[in-house]
Amino acid sequence: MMSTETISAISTATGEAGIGIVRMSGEKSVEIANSMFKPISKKSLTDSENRKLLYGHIYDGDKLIDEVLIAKMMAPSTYTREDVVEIYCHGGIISVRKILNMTLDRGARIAEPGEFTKRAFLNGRLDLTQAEAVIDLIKSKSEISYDVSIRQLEGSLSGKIEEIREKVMSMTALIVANIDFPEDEIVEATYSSLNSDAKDVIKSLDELIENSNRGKLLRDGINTVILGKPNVGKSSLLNGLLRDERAIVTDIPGTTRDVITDYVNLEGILLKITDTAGIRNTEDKVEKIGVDLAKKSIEDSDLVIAIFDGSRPFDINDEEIINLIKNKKSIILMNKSDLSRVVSEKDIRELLGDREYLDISVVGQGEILKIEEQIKNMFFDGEIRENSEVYVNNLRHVRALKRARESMDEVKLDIDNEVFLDLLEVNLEDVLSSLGEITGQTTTEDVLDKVFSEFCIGK
Ligand SMILES: Nc1nc2c(ncn2[C@@H]2O[C@H](COP(=O)(O)OP(=O)(O)OP(=O)(O)O)[C@@H](O)[C@H]2O)c(=O)[nH]1
Ligand SMILES: [Mg+2]
Repeated sequence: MMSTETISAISTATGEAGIGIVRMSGEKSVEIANSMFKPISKKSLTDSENRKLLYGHIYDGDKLIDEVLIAKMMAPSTYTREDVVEIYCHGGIISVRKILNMTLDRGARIAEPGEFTKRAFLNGRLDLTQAEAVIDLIKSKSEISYDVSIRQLEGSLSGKIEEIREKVMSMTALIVANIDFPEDEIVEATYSSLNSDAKDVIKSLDELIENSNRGKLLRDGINTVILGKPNVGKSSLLNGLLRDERAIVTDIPGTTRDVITDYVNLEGILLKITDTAGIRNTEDKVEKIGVDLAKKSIEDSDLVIAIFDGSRPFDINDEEIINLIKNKKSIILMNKSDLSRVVSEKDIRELLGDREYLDISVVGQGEILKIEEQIKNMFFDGEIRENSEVYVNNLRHVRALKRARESMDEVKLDIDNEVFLDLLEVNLEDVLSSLGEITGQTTTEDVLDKVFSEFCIGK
């Protein structure tokens, strides 16, 4: 179902900039642009060569709007596979907006978020994983998430999914052949060969599902929460990791009252790090809200850095903190190691049980590096760059993979029970359909709308 409406949008970010780009896609793009563009050369935009950059001016009637370059790209060799025109005008807010409005007045409609890429997908230029990689690429905040997106854009994930689909399709073919020509001497669909194929498919699905947790961390960053009672050095740690005075640090307990979130790039790995209010029982209304927010932020975290202060006796708040992180991946710091320690090893064991901890002074030179090292080891075995594995970093993909895995489990069970071959076929169809959702072969309109609504305008 191809839409023939011509769409238009500003493709560059708003704000002061050297250049701003208005992009159109659709049948009327050239006609619309032609009606507002006066080239310096004799040839009009319509008559000019394909893919040649033209210099000239945009006029609204006889009013000069801007001095521009314009590119006409004719279907099908374009991003959307439709006729595309890009107008490169001066950046800033007014000029690009005027030019956009002129295209709308002349018959284009404003593009929805991601609509250019959606057309590229609908016209077969990209599959859905590649379209999703485009938005991941634009949004990536670390080199590694960028690397993952670039590989996905190249088709690494689609390739992997296609391999699995082919295996499933060959199982189906074998079954169909045996149902249709039961007495022929074609390959016999023995249950044992189906069984080994099913095992292969399950193994490949499991690998992708297992990797998805890493993939998500690579894309969104490791969601890290710093937790501790007041005055233990949480904000000092945040500032240390950011190499910046981001949060207020004072010797007054209860300094931080809000959650403060920022991003740290750990040699390409992204940490989304949150400093919180010190956990304690308090009557102060504002501080209490802060403490509640701190506790809540633990829920969605991938990692908690729990800080204790070894220069003061432990108290009931420290116990609460240990309780809060019971089921969480955590790094435990015994801070202020530069001061004399008042807690004994026995106190520490009573509090921590057999958990490991790091003796540290977060205000000390080089100490932050120890923590960074530990985080890298915990999540990526300290090593990730050379890894060219395929990462599934998208929740939609993970869900579809899990559905495929469930249907495959049923297939396996049916094979073990040697059920009639045509019953197997039904579940295999489900596996194919779930895998097809990932690449977009069997995706519903609703899902497509949702995927593309996450895009920015103009892409
Ligand atoms: N000597 C020493 N002082 C530290 C260390 N870490 C933090 N401090 C000091 O401890 C005090 C509290 O530090 P913060 O970072 O504000 O502590 P916090 O945990 O954020 O405190 P709240 O926001 O009140 O919960 C400040 O005076 C810091 O300079 C350390 O390793 N050694
Ligand atoms: Mg603080």
